[in-house]
Amino acid sequence: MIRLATNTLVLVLTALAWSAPPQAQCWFVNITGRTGYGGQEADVQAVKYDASHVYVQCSSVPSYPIGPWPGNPGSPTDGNWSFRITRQPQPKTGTRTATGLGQIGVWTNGVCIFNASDARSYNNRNVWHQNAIVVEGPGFDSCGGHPAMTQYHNHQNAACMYDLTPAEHSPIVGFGFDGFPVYGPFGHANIDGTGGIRRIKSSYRLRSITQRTMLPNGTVLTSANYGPAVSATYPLGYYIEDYEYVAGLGDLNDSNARFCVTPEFPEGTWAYFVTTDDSGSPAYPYLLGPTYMGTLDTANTGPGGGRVTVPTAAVAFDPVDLDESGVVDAGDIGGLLILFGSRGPLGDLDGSGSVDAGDIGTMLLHF
Ligand SMILES: [Ca+2]
Ligand SMILES: [Ca+2]
Repeated sequence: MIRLATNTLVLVLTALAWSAPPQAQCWFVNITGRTGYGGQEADVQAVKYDASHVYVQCSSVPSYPIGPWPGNPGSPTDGNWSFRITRQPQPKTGTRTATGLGQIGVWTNGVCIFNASDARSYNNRNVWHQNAIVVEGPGFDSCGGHPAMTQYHNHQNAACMYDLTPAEHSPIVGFGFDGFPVYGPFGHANIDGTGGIRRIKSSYRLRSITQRTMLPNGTVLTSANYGPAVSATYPLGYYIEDYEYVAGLGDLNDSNARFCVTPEFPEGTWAYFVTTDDSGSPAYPYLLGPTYMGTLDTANTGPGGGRVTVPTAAVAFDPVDLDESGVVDAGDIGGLLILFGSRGPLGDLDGSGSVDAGDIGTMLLHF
């Protein structure tokens, strides 16, 4: 079986005059009626794009098994989400925007990305904010997700969505709602694309404190705003404010991003990475944040967000018409053979996890 590196695939597809933008090609589009939790429509239902945006319609229900969630009465349902991702993301000038509660981005299988916070703070004073990975972690399923009422989401790596292949540059696994991609944990050692592949590291670390009387930025708190002393009940890491950013400690900046060459963006892009420690465990701030690197598209966030109306002129991305000839034909079989043995999602038409014989069968059904 041929196994081509992502870089090679990108070069080959570029040579085929691929016109759909990388922001449209990386989604787990469900063309086989795959269902997930509770028999609901799974993954991404449709991807469209125009000159300014890619539009993603999705359920936030993955096609892999999820649950149970000990102590959590929530039950995921199809959220009928409609998000848009700008194709011209820009780094924010001035003070960056904090990632808020609820969805801050979306995985490439259409599941919502949340930030590290679980929405609660010590004594409800909005000073010491609980870290969802530590406080809610025991209630996560084996895929690292759980529902907020009906909205299934991850605060950390979507562990069941893709295989970790440390020898290869990780794929785009999601997008922040500022339009910058989120990559899995492994990237080029150097920002210019040289130096081989290695784990990309967060520049945050746990503070060396025993009392919670001062914030990471040096603000000395009044006693009413103290957090609990560090203890077995409130271990270091229990609160977001237990972490400090140290420029240069790792690879990424204080938004968990860096500007670098990636397989999909050979000229470079700001990119977030799923951050993990040497043992592979999630490392704060885990995904993107605590601020967006770029300018947030508020159409996707907050109460009522994620209901974007797709412009009628937007072009549908057809995952079967791989050569974009406008018809499913022999050229697409050729495209599939180029992708054969890769992990997809491009070309993995049946969602099996790789581009294989099953996808040829699925393609023929669309001939
Ligand atoms: Ca075609
Ligand atoms: Ca497949």
